[in-house]
Amino acid sequence: MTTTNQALKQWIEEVTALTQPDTVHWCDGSDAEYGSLIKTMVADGTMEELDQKKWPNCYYHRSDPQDVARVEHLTFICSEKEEDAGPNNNWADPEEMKDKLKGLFDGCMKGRTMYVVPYCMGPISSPHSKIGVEVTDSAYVAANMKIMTRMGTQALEKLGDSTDFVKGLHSIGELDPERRYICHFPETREIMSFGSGYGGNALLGKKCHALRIASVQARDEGWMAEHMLILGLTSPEGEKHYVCAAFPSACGKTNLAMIIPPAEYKGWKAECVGDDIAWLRYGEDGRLWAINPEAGFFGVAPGTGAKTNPGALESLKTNSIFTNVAVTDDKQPWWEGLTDEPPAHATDWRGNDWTPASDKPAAHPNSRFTAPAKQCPIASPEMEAAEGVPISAFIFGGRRATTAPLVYQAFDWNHGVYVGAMAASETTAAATGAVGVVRRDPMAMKPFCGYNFGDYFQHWIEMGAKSDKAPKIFHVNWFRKGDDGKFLWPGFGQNMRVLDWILKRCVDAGDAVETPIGYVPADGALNLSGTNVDADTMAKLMDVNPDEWKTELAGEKEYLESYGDDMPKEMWDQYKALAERLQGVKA
Ligand code: SAT
Ligand code: MN
Repeated sequence: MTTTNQALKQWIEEVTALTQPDTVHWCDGSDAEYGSLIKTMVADGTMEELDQKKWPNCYYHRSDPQDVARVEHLTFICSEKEEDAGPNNNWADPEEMKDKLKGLFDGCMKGRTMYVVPYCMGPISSPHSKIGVEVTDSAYVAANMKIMTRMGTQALEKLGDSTDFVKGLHSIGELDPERRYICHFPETREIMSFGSGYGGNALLGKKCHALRIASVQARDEGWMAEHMLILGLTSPEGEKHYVCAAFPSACGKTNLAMIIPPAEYKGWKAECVGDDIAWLRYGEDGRLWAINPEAGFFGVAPGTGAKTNPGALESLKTNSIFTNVAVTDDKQPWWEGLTDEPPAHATDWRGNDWTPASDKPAAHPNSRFTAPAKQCPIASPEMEAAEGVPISAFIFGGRRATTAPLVYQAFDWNHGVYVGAMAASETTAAATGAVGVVRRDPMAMKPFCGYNFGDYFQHWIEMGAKSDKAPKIFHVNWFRKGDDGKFLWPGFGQNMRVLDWILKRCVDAGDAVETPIGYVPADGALNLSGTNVDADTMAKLMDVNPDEWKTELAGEKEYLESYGDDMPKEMWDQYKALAERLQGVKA
């Protein structure tokens, strides 16, 4: 296969001349092609076959032990002007970076096959979907892209003769962490990624295209590209709402996206539209509508079990790829939290013998499953809807042992933008570096916003001003801990109780009281029947502690200052108003 698209043809000729592959394979996205990609990988050891009776069409991949997560310090936004990348990004001059990368890509595919992977982010039928083409020398990447996107002929056909596509050039190189760069050229809508084969570094449709490049395009065109799950909730009375929630990587987005309401919520229905990314624009009705640009889940495996996320478990039973989990002696994937009883023996993610007595986890903490989204038992039929779904609420959150209460509602849109912008979270294994350090992660976009956060907050403010039907904004924290270091809130399905209050607030019901940081549920407004959360625990969960907020406020000020003139005045107004409100709080 090839193409009649001149722009694409010319680009492929250029990258072929540069990288000098032995063979060029245009991916058509068919099941037969997927089968032969897998066959080649099983033959060369890239993939291992799992028990095909218990895990039909499932395969296992062990990555290089030095290539197990996104590398934020090696990720660059190469905008023409440095100030457009902002303090939130590493910046490099586009010309200089391209020169350096050309040196790395020069001849890098000799002896290898180059896969041309056309893909569509968003439903094929949607006018809001975008096309990209990833060129890669990794069959593993091509196979993952088949699960994660609408890939192959259907994407090429949608592209037609248009020049409007994102060009993504990827090579695993030698997987040398010293020769690894993940680079974005927002003005020319290009991505160049060298030296990693893992997740967001290599599956370019996901974070590189659908967030970093798309966020810039969204700003230019008046829409939003956000790191948000999309969840539909229908009450027993048949009232249906969709919410979007932004949490940093590995903070339970996939679990919330597939929430199983607890027994007390009998008759409620949850439906998953997306678990990681939302593209949003206003509809003619003045509401904000979201599509999920992806077609698969790239979920964190550890902690995914029958109790925590049966929906994810059901999704990944067939046609899935497992990366860096452990493998049992009878060729089944295993990870911490999959079963109550660990296997007596397994091969760990590094390929070493493992037993429960081992002092190391069997699966890497950032090990992943790649599963087709349509296999989710609660997949929403609206996943394929061209216009997406209308959003009632935005929920921001992070992982914080202190400070942030279980839930609060922003007073209005601009306050909500401020709340989202000041969101902070303890770091996780999804990126290399220290785990558990609190850092600001505005809208959970810190690693993914392709431009200056100052301009991004401005864009948010402008989006809110466009309609009086914009979503209501909330902040949640499932991860607050007591003095004993244990989580105060049971989490998982019980989060439905918080969602219930949020939905009530969206229709101007649900009792709330005003605090300096926002509206919180009035006494008794959060349905706790059937939980063991007592009044004392609830008080701790909802506490707005003056000392903690004093520290928080100082941190927020420092953060705003670090953006200098780029920080919109509206954000400073919000800061001042918050500081004033907090002054009234007695220790
Ligand atoms: O590696 S990915 O960026 O795709 C996953 C994540 O960090 O959310
Ligand atoms: Mn994510």
